[in-house]
Amino acid sequence: MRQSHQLPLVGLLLFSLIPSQLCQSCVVSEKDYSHLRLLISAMDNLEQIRGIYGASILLSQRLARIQNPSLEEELSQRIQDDMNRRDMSNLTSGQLALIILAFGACKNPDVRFIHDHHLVEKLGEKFKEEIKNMEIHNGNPLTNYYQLSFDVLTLCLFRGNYSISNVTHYFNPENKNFNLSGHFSVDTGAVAVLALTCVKRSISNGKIKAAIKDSDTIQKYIESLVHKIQSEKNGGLFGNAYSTGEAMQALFVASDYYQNESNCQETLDAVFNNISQGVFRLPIAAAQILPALLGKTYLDVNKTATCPQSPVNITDEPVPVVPTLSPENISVIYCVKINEISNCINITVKNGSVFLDVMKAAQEKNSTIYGFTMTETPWGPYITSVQGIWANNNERTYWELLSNNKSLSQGAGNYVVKNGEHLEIRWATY
Ligand code: B12
Ligand SMILES: *[C@@H]1O[C@H](CO)[C@@H](O)[C@H](O)[C@H]1NC(C)=O
Ligand SMILES: *[C@@H]1O[C@H](CO)[C@@H](O)[C@H](O)[C@H]1NC(C)=O
Ligand SMILES: *[C@@H]1O[C@H](CO)[C@@H](O)[C@H](O)[C@H]1NC(C)=O
Ligand SMILES: *[C@@H]1O[C@H](CO)[C@@H](O)[C@H](O)[C@H]1NC(C)=O
Ligand SMILES: *[C@@H]1O[C@H](CO)[C@@H](O)[C@H](O)[C@H]1NC(C)=O
Ligand SMILES: *[C@@H]1O[C@H](CO)[C@@H](O)[C@H](O)[C@H]1NC(C)=O
Ligand SMILES: *[C@@H]1O[C@H](CO)[C@@H](O)[C@H](O)[C@H]1NC(C)=O
Ligand SMILES: *[C@@H]1O[C@H](CO)[C@@H](O)[C@H](O)[C@H]1NC(C)=O
Ligand SMILES: *[C@@H]1O[C@H](CO)[C@@H](O)[C@H](O)[C@H]1NC(C)=O
Ligand SMILES: *[C@@H]1O[C@H](CO)[C@@H](O)[C@H](O)[C@H]1NC(C)=O
Ligand SMILES: *[C@@H]1O[C@H](CO)[C@@H](O)[C@H](O)[C@H]1NC(C)=O
Ligand SMILES: *[C@@H]1O[C@H](CO)[C@@H](O)[C@H](O)[C@H]1NC(C)=O
Repeated sequence: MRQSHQLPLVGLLLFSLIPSQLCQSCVVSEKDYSHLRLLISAMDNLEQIRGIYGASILLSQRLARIQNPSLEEELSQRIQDDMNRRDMSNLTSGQLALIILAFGACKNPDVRFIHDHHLVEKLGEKFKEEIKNMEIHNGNPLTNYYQLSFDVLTLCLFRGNYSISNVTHYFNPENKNFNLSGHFSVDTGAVAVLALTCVKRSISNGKIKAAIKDSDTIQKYIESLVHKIQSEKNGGLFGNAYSTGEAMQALFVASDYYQNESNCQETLDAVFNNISQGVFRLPIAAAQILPALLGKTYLDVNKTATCPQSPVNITDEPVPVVPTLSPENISVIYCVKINEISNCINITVKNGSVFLDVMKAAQEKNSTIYGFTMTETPWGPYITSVQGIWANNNERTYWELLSNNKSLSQGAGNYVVKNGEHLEIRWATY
């Protein structure tokens, strides 16, 4: 199957004229488009993209100007059907924000849906609920600061209601919610930089009323967050591979880091290396990194700007890296750990199995100890409970996945287990 897409030569040329971007050169050049083709094919996998979860994909497609009208239409239809089917009130704030960004990324028929369904007003309400939850639950939001950052970014871009004093109070970079499991969350900090940059710009444009003091505070937050992101530099990556796209966006809009050509090349080399290893195989992973590789950020979302046509063809490269599996069985040790007490079991699975296969096999052996529940998310199955003990955002608890005592950077559905490995799922706080 070969499909053709187009890449934005016009967009790339215009890019250097857009004053909102400090970075003018950190864009993948034509000779390296093969890497982008792999990302684009990964995103073009409708079987893996359900309902509203298509929003991140649609947003990425539109920001990156990939011309694939049939995929766009299908994703948009699925999102709308899903929203109509479920009570809109059970969307999380960040899910709604991403839907608005996707529908309003540029001028297109979906923009009407935002207005007809009062999505921006509803997002304003959901943001207030997040704040209210923090007031009554020890500073813990309903979701997390990654989503609150998307909320503020979207309310700012779409002229919704939010309180500046809430922003200056809650987005202090020392707030505990910027950390997950004891570490600064680069993904979270990066989206917060984008949100705060939008807020700062709308103060200086006089679009929202705020004191000079607020503007100075926000500027200090941005600088501190940029510093924290840069402290998480790890080779050419920031945080890990999955946070690097958003980190690049933050550095584009709020630092001169990528004005240095060698910094840009270092990041691109690391990302290309990871792309060729299949690191961004999930549609959501590809969607989160693609815009930055084309020099785009979520601040480029503009519902009144026309979606540019792009003259450059990009052709899907259907080169799925299918690892050749030996038929051998492998065995691993799998433990459930709750408050320093571990229950372990030796599990044999087919080579090539993922963490989830091990969990299922253990559950079959003893469902009292190894029974678990999960929920589908764009990153695959998210483990919500083990032994009937449920993750809870109000208490900052979750089930953490580890291998040989190291926290994993992939989920249960994607992490491929190795022979002799010591796997663990641990009741933990973040
Ligand atoms: C917040 C967050 C968490 C919170 C979620 C709870 C909460 N308070 O919201 C906590 C800290 C508990 C968490 C846990 C994990 N996370 Co997390 N998380 C995030 C973060 C920063 C934002 C997610 C979000 O709200 N998205 C926006 C909303 C609108 O989308 P959503 O799909 O509705 O979000 C839900 C799911 O994404 C789910 N979720 C969160 N993390 C993960 C991870 C996996 C693998 C799955 C399947 C689902 C899932 O919780 C979200 C809130 O309900 C993302 C960053 C990113 N770049 O996406 C990382 C991220 C998704 N997480 C990641 C990982 C690896 C994990 C863990 C597997 C870590 C571990 N070793 O245990 C665990 C999940 C284990 C499990 N039980 O299945 C990776 C996934 C990479 C990958 N290729 O799979 C990301 C991309 C971070 C990174 N840069 O590495 N996470
Ligand atoms: C929201 O509602 C839909 C349909 O009723 C349901 O399938 C889905 O699981 C609900 N989601 C959440 C997060 O409660
Ligand atoms: C903002 O708040 C005002 C006053 O409460 C309300 O009339 C207006 O509809 C709100 N606008 C949005 C976009 O939510
Ligand atoms: C958050 O905003 C609400 C609504 O404007 C306001 O009542 C509340 O005092 C604010 N909280 C903080 C801590 O700024
Ligand atoms: C967040 O984590 C950093 C280390 O990454 C630590 O120095 C800092 O104290 C933590 N902040 C909070 C509020 O826990
Ligand atoms: C760019 O960065 C590299 C490595 O970080 C450094 O060696 C070089 O001096 C920088 N160049 C400029 C012009 O700042
Ligand atoms: C991703 O790239 C970094 C930097 O080049 C490298 O250290 C890492 O091993 C790569 N990860 C994978 C899974 O290929
Ligand atoms: C959005 O696009 C319109 C039409 O091109 C333009 O007039 C407007 O200035 C843009 N807004 C922003 C914030 O860039
Ligand atoms: C793009 O590809 C399509 C089909 O592969 C072809 O018909 C079209 O002429 C190409 N356009 C350009 C500008 O190369
Ligand atoms: C499992 O398969 C991988 C390749 O996918 C191979 O490298 C490894 O040696 C195999 N392990 C066993 C125990 O067969
Ligand atoms: C692998 O394990 C399964 C089930 O335990 C067993 O039926 C099969 O014969 C084993 N295969 C090999 C090659 O050992
Ligand atoms: C687990 O079981 C397998 C097969 O029965 C065995 O080869 C392996 O040594 C066992 N591992 C441990 C750590 O007991
Ligand atoms: C599961 O494990 C528990 C604790 O070791 C034990 O009491 C129970 O009998 C086991 N159940 C089954 C079905 O093996």
